[in-house]
Amino acid sequence: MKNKVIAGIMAALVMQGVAAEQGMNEMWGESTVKLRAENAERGQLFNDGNYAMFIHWGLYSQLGNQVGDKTYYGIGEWIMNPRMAGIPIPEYKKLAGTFNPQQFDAKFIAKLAKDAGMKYIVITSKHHDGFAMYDSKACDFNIVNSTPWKKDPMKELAAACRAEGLGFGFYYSHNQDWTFPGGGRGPTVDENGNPATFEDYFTKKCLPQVEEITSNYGPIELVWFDTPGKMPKKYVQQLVDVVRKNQPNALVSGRAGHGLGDYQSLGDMEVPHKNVKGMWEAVDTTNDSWAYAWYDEYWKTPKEILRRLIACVGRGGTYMLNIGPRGDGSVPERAARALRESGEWIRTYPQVVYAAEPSPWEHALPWGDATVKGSKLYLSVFEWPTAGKLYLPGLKTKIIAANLLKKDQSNPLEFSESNGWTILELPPVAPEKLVSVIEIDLAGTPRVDATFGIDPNIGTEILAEFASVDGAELSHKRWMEKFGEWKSVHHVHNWTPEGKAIFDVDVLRPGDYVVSLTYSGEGRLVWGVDVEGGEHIQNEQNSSHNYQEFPIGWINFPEPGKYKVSVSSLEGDCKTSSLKSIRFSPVQ
Ligand code: H79
Repeated sequence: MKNKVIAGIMAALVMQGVAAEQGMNEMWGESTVKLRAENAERGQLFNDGNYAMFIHWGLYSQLGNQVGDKTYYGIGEWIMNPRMAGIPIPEYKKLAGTFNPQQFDAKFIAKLAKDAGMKYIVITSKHHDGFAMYDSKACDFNIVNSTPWKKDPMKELAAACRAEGLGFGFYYSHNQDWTFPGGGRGPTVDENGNPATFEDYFTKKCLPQVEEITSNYGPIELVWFDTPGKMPKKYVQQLVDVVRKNQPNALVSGRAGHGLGDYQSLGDMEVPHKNVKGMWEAVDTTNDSWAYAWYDEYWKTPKEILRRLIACVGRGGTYMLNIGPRGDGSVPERAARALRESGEWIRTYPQVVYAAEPSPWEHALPWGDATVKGSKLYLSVFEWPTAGKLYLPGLKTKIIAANLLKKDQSNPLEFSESNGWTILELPPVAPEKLVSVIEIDLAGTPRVDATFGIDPNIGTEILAEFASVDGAELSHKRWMEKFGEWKSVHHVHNWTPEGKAIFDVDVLRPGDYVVSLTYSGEGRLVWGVDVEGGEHIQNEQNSSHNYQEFPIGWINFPEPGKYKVSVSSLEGDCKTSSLKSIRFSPVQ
């Protein structure tokens, strides 16, 4: 009974679009896995090759999210699940009869990954639908036995990766198997109507298949297990043992479960805002779905790809970006275009990305981001200042030289110091269309005061995640936009009458700034903004259920220096008022 109530509450949360952290751990494995240092060679893949291609390709790709006349919106590989089209198993299995990927070209895909600047490829050997996309002896629901194509694409892809000098690895859904008796969320009886257990599925299919994928494709770099759910530890341990035995140098994803993986995988589609310690990876999609969805033309632009990649490197991790080939094996042209254009940039400025260390600021800067190599600091400028000056807050290490890079040219920049800020003199026009790079030679490894500087040119937005909170709650909330398309926010909510979110800021240019808040909530809300020892402003604005930015008013910083700015929820539904960020924009 109690479980039912909990299940009901969980369902209600999911329906509201909010999944509790506990449920997320179940889906995505433990979030505390750190690198197992005993095998340094395994870690090497992540250090040097911190950008990878993820591929979701399977029977579901043939549907592309359309069943009959109806289009289903969400992650395509879930199409058979009742939360999407709800296709009965026998119907779904019939798809194999028409799966004939004539356009599949392993060399093309490996070349694309290479051109994109990626260092390895991880592809779905079997997703939750249970269909093996490789030659499996353990289960005949596979691409060689049950399709007219009859070939093993993974043999070709493994070879093509090797020829391009790329790493190769497999995704394997170890817990969920929706078509094999006893598999997670799968049928509970076998073909003869006898009860099937997880043990049946595990011994007959899962373990032998993991044996296959780790034995038959030469050396592989990674096995990417997903959604461990409630899979008991003894099973996960056996799978990890098989990987260790057959592929001692392969990494195992944190989503194996029970802390048995080698590194932490963040939530689906999540790029962190704060540096994350340990060894970790963000997984993301070029559009909104993992598997091909016919309608989904919402591609990340080359610039957005670079923004997310550099954010991952800058936060101390790696980035694996997915493409979903069509059922015929071809790659959507716009995904390829975005990857190639961003790849061209990466190949021009490899030092910004590969084997680069995280930003000493531990967060993005208003105009871009920073990565480090020894005593060199790389500033990736996404928003080129029109005022001819770039403002860098809090750098404490002495600068020897600053250079603006343009391909292999390097042009010295003038710089000066003021109140702990470094001011770089820039030409009016950005040398690069996507992202321009400034290389700063330092007298040692960079040390910074990481306080958020309010940028005199474009102002600064500070996420609630960086506030210290008193009398309110700061938590991480995730929800699905379309089905399986995860979004997340760190927000301050549950405000008490005394509740405050306090932001530390560093002001270089004194004067008036427009303060805006991004929040969601119910009805009209009154917010207060206070500068400690200074001005108080308050204002009423409307709210929306989606996060939206509302101006509150002007506030004054009388002189350069550090300030504490606190935000409070004064009137309205203060429990549900959910603050995402504060922005300070110079009055111009
Ligand atoms: O392979 C891609 C996705 O198919 C896979 N991970 C990426 C890399 C993935 N599997 N599950 N999910 C993503 C998240 C799905 C969660 C949900 Fe539920 C399943 C939401 C609703 C049903 C579990 C049960 C969480 C909430 C309720």
